[in-house]
Amino acid sequence: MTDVKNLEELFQAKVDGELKIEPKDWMPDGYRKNLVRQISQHAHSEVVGMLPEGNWITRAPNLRRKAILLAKIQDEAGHGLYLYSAVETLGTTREKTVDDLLGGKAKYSSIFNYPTLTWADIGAVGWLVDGAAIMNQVMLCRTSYGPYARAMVRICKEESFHQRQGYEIMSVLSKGTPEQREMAQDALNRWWWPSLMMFGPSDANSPHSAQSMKWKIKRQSNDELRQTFIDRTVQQAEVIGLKVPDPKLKWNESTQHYDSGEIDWTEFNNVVAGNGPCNKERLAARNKAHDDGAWVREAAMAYAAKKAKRKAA
Ligand code: BYC
Repeated sequence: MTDVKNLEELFQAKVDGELKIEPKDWMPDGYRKNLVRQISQHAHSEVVGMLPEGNWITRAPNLRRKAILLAKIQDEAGHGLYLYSAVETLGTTREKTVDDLLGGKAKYSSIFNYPTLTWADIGAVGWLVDGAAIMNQVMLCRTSYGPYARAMVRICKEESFHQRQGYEIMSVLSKGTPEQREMAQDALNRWWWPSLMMFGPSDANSPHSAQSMKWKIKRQSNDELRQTFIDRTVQQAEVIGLKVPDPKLKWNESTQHYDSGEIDWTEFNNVVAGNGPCNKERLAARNKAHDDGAWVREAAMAYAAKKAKRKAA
């Protein structure tokens, strides 16, 4: 008992001293479980996040836009792979992690349960969804678990390009015909509130935050990150002449932040519980992709078995 207490103290001292925790280091069970939970949800979000954008590959307005969109979606697949590998370093298997998603047991970001109805939604996803993601992920580059922190460095570089390409789409549309401008405004109207929900419940209702901050898994709270996102994004919207759909939005001179309206937490809870506009469609698409890919996994396993047999002979 005393031994565990000592180990916990040493562990916390290491975290407080900004040393990274590596896979073979001793760590409290709760730290391991919390990381498996967060990193696997993050990995699933990257992979499910390919679906709303994939919907527009065949309908991108020109070859340049199509090439950029394809590259972006491939980046998301890569992010999923780094993160699934990071989860494996904590002693879980990739199969179990993926099965949890396919069986509907694991969570992934609420945002990917909304539909992409027009081309402007691809701009809004890049600008707002990747914008919110990067705001959260920059702090994760300094997270205490080494493999997660290192994966995030590369992911952030790519997310930053994604955010810019989305903003550029919105900027071009907002300078286009009245119909294009209207399409951009409509996309902002529909994606604004779900993007704010990406940061998670308010600090007062976030069960994992306090412990995650103590362990330096998280470095900033859900509400702090959401506020920084609002402050930056409102100004970006102004530059391209779009209006953020929040009548309560107002610059507050004393706090030097924007005040904003209340998020619809009932909607958030419904989407997280599996009842968003596209939850069922997303899980069905992932299950189909997994089933269709069975032959690839079988071929890879057969090749590995054959190689091992040859080596043993
Ligand atoms: N959606 O105590 P809390 C991307 C859950 S994808 C669904 O605050 P935590 C991209 C939460 O999991 C980037 N569930 O939790 C890809 C917890 O549930 P459990 C996605 C949510 O972990 C393709 C419960 O609510 N980014 O970039 O301390 C195309 C209580 O919450 C959500 C990440 O995954 C949500 N929005 O904080 C384009 C970043 N929010 O596990 C772009 C890594 C909360 O108790 N993750 N929940 O059942 C994190 O930083 C943290 O997990 C969160 C939540 C800030 C999201």
